[in-house]
Amino acid sequence: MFVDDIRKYAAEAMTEAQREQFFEDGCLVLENAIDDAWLTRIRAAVDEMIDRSRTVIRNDGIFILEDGHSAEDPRLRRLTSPVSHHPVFWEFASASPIVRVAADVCGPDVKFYHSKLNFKWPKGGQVFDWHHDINAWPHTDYSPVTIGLYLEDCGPEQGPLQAVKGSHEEPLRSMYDDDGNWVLRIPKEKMPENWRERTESMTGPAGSLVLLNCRVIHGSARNASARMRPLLLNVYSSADSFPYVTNPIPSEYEGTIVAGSPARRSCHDPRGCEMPPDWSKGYIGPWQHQQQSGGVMTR
Ligand SMILES: O=C(O)CCC(=O)C(=O)O
Repeated sequence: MFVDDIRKYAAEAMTEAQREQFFEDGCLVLENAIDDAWLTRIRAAVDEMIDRSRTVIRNDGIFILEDGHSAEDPRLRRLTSPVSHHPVFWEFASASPIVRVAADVCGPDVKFYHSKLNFKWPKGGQVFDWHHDINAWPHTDYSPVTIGLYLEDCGPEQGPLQAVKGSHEEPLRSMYDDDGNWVLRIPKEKMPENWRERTESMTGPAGSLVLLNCRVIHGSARNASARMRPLLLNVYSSADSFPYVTNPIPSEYEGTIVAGSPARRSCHDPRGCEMPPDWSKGYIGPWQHQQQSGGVMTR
């Protein structure tokens, strides 16, 4: 669905001004959007999953491990598709206030795409280089939005998400390097004009939601603090937006309509999109591609 059509429906979970800010910047923080009752349940599920990771010794389809991970001192980079591994994650993604937030920016008919839980362990956590999301999972339009939930307070030292405001309106950069390798990162010389001045550090207290349009350039630094940064990310789109490549993070819930009704027609943005590698042959996760390319966050 295009933004002008979405505007015809009143915003309910945020103010109209906040929604316009999101459309203009391609990113938005909604502080304290999720209450303590949800946070308590989700944190308990996260603890269970961390416990489960203790016996894991190498990256698998569920856990992506940080260097130094062990049974005594688990250190995770990602839990892939949390909705598939604990019912609380799907309940949150499909039947919590996050759905109304998605509807405000996608229109009344909302479709779930995928989810991930990214960690930055204290004094660690991998840099996430500057990138666009949509090149990894193109859709027929640019309505897809990633909505992150900070499960703990996230300050500037904890590796918060950072986004370059307004970059979603600029041409998409390639996520391949000059040799044709998928690197999912934008080198400094290809970053937009004045990107440093336009970068927003998306900090917020636990329970804050952070919204990223699928085209906006974003990334995050390592966690220099002594506190953990768990970030639960769910991706939604308008119901009339359709992915046309294999989902890198498939689940039984992909394509579920979480608000409104399924679409009878598809929406197509004429701008097109770069195609990613064929994920049906396997998906190793973003950091591995960025590391293989020797990426260093270009700030
Ligand atoms: O976890 C992070 O800090 C970055 C996440 C991100 O950019 C992504 O998953 O696309």
